[in-house]
This record gives sequence, structure tokens and C-alpha cells, in this order.
Amino acid sequence: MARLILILGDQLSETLSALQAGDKARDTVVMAEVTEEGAYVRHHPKKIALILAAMRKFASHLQDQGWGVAYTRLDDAKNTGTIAGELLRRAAQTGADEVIATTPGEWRLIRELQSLPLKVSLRPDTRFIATRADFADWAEGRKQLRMEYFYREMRRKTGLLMEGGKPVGGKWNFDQENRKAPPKEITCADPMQFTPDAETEAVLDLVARRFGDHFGDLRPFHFAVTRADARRALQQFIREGLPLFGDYQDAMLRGQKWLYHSVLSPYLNIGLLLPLEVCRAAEDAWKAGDVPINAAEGFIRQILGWREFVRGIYFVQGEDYPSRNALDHRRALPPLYWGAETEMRCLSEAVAQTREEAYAHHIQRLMVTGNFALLAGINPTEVHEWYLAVYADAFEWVEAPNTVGMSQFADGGIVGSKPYVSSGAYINRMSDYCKSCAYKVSQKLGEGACPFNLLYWHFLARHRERFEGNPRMGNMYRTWDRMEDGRRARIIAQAEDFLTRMEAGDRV
Ligand code: FAD
Ligand code: DLZ
Ligand code: SF4
Repeated sequence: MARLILILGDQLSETLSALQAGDKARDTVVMAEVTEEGAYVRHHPKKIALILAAMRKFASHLQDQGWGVAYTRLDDAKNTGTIAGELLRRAAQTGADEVIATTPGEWRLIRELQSLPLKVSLRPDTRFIATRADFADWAEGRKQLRMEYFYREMRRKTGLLMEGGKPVGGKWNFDQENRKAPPKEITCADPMQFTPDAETEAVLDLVARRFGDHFGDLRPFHFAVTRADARRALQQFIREGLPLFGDYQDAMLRGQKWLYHSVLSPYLNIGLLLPLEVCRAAEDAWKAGDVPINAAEGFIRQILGWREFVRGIYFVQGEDYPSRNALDHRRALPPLYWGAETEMRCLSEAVAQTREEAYAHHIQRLMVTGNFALLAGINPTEVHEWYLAVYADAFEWVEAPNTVGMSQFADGGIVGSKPYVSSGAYINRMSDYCKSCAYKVSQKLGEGACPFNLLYWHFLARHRERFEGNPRMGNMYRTWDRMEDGRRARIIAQAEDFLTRMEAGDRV
């Protein structure tokens, strides 16, 4: 009997397990552009265009290799609008009674496939370095899941940056040499940009028509949409960005959207690049003497460590993970996240860049937009849906643990041992945002005080019971307790006033 091989928009890899299990002579590959995947959260138009354009290129590539591909375009008259609907339609057309798929990266779609009235065989996603079973075994019986220990296992498993069973350079982690404050003048190359061809232009027009009212600028569009171009972007990053990646990993500068970051996550997450090949390219550059060990190790740790770790967490924790709210935060996401004007320079920069590029680097996500949402007590489900929608690299398996766990502490401390909160001082040290802000970062209270300074204490005070016993937070509570009573009360009152004005829709 004929079978259907499903390939989703983030599964564009030749080595995909569903393809490996298929038979060109007998099976039909199903790929479908569907409204539901673009709209179940209102994805950034650039992200939708990246996925659809890359899907079309990948389908042609498979056809060139002799696969029969049943491809549905978004504007096909018979398009049912959902992945399940398209599988049923193709099953009826071909007489297939079985679907072979690589397990999707989101519980929602896993359940959708499992409830089809067809035989569905879900294969493991072998593009990751750790299998789900590897992670579950490692996590079993541990009181705390710490990325650093998992990462060491991954180094041992792959042999990356290892020599004679030991880490090269004598230590596992070179972060002490990383994360410098940015110098005044900095020159770094932009990530490689690609001019859309006629086929990609047609996708851009389609996305403008169908999703043009979503938050985000569709044009200019410069993403690679083929594996060959994504490989070029990788090579350029290894040459130009990687040598200084570690040094300025946490820096944020106006007008510098990318700094020394790779901007490879969209390609990794839709399958144009594979994590192991990216790590090996960084290791080779270090072996050739082209990049220092702190850069190579720091970069490899993000992919071999963090990326694999958060995926493990997503699947081990189960379906309710994205809706957790351990700190019981209930405030609505303020309109400034969707581009409404704000006086806070750090937020206006991070959101403007997100709108333009569907990209912000890690520290902008964690210490600006994430930090503010956590300090202000925003409902983590709304924060999660925002991150899932606005970034080109956002797929639930990687986005939810980063947002719900690392950034919002809504999982109660599974991903991080303490909440990532800071006052304005951290943002000031790592960026040039504060210099042009309407607020004063040095001011802790009174007219013009930086909202991060006020909300930082408000957060600590309202969650005292949970955090004062945390050994990494004791100092902060001691500082708070040393302040005189009147000052503490005035800080809380001013923070409350700020939150009330924000909720009322005032420009803050
Ligand atoms: P680089 O700084 O060049 O890092 C290299 C690679 O390491 C990245 O391409 C990525 O594949 C990997 N990486 C680095 N940090 C992480 C991490 N914490 N988790 C997983 N992989 C990591 N990353 C996503 O890929 N998708 C998301 O939806 C996503 N959502 C996030 C939400 C929040 C609130 C936070 C704080 C982080 C999120 N991240 C997410 C992690 C990180 O911010 C992005 O991977 C990174 O900014 C991508 O840009 P880059 O390729 O230039 O990364
Ligand atoms: C994100 C996305 C979008 C916008 N569109 C499609 C699509 O039209 N067809 C498709 O197969 N996949 C799309 N995707 C990716 C899926 O949403 C993704 O596979 C799941 O969220 C699981 O990670
Ligand atoms: Fe952000 Fe405060 Fe600095 Fe303004 S002063 S940019 S609000 S940290």
C-alpha cells in the first residue's frame, strides 16, 4: 500500500528520519503551506516567508532526487488550511493508509497527527545530538537539571573539543574570558544577506496578502532559503564573527543589530543546517588557529549545550510546560511589545529590531524584553506567545523552555536556579541604550528614575518568601533590608504607580 511521508516546514533536512524510512518508488512526500501554522499564533511575516520559501526550494530539491512530492501552496483552491486536513486529502487522492512523520517539535502537532484516522508512525528526530531517551536517562533521579553537566556529557559523547578524554585547554568552560562590556567603537560584519529570487519574491507577495496584518516588517527580506546559502552564511560567520563571539556575547549597541552573533538559529531550527556540522565548523576553525578557544568553546556550548538541553526539558516536562505560571503573574502584555511607543530606550530598541528583522540576540531577549516582563509581573503565557510569534527561529521546543523557564521562571526553577532579573545597572554596563533614554539609569527613586530600578525591588519584595532563602539572592535581600523604611515604601509606591499607568495604557 502507498504511504505518505510528511515533511513539516521546520524539517527541511535531507537526513530527516521520515525520508530515510521512505521508499521513492512507492511513497509520496506531503508538504503543505497551511493557514493554521501561520496563524495559531500570529507569526512575524518574515518568519512565515522564510519557512514557505525554504519549503518550496526543498520540495524542488526532493523532486530532483526522484521523490514524488504532493505540494500544497497556500493559495491552492483545494487547500484545507491544516496539516491534518492536507494529509487526509492526500490519503484520499493516493489511496495511502499510512503516514510516516518525524516527530514534530510541538506537542500540539504531535497530538494532531496522533488523532488522525490513519496509521501514523512517528520517527525520532535524529537531527539532534542527544536523543530524547539520552536526555531522559541523564535527567532521571537528578534533583536539579543543570545545563553545564549535561553539556559535559555531550562533549564526551561527540568528542568535540576533547583530547584524551579531557577537555582541551584544561577546562570545560571559558566564560570567565567572555562577556566583556562593549568598547565605544566596534566594527563587525553583518550576517550574510541574500537577494530573493523570483520564486521567493512570489512567496513574499503571497505572505504580504495573507499575513500582512501581523506584527513585523516583511521587507527587506535577506534570509537564505536553501541549504547551500545557509552553508555560505555559516562560513562567513566562522570567518568574520566567531573570533570575537565570546568577548562581546552580552553586548548591546544601538545600530548594531547582530554584533558578533551568528544569526544561524533560523537555519538550524528549520533544518537547513545541522547542529553537529555547525559545531564541527567552529572546532575546525579553532584547530586551524583562526579563533581563540574562549570563542569556539562558548559558541559550541550554546548549540551542543543549551540547544540540546532545552529540547530535552521541553519533552521531559510534558504538554503543560508552556502554560506554567509558578510566580502567579497575571498582568497583560503591554502594547509596547507590539510597537506602541515607550520612553524606555532599551525596550524600544529591542522591539524595533524585532519588528524589522524577526531577530534579537540572546541578551536583548533575556535581559531587556524578558527581564522587563518578569519584573512587571506579566502573564508568562502571553510572554511565551509573543516570543513564539515574533522570532524567525521560534519553535515551541526551543522557545518555551527559554521563555517560560529561563526568562520568566514560570517553571519554578527547572531551567534556571534563580530568576534572571536585574536593575538598569546591568543594561547600562552592557549597552549604550541608557545614554539616550528619557529615564536616568543612575536614579533609583523619584522623578526620572529608571523603571527597571524600581521594578527590580518591587519584584524582590513581592516574591520574598520564595527567593530570600536562595543562596544566590541573599545579598540582594540584605541590601533591600539595609535601606531605611521610608525609602523602601517610596520605591514600592513609585513602582506601583508605574505599573498602574502602564496598565491604563499611558506611554511609559
Ligand atoms: P548565537 O548567539 O550566535 O548562538 C549560536 C547558536 O546557539 C544559536 O544559533 C542557537 O542555535 C544556539 N543557542 C544559543 N543560546 C541558546 C539557548 N538559550 N537555547 C537554545 N539554543 C541556543 N532560540 C531559538 O533558537 N529559538 C527561540 O525561539 C528562542 N527563544 C528565546 C526566548 C528567550 C526569552 C530567550 C532568552 C532566548 C531564546 N532563544 C531562542 C535562545 C537565543 O536567544 C537564540 O538562540 C539566539 O539569540 C539566536 O541567535 P543567534 O543564532 O545569533 O545565536
Ligand atoms: C511555523 C510554520 C509556518 C508559519 N507555516 C508552516 C506551514 O505552512 N507548513 C508547515 O508544514 N509548517 C509550517 N510551520 C512550521 C510548523 O508550525 C512546525 O513544524 C511546528 O510548529 C512544529 O515545530
Ligand atoms: Fe532601559 Fe533604564 Fe537604561 Fe532607560 S535608563 S535604557 S529604561 S535600563
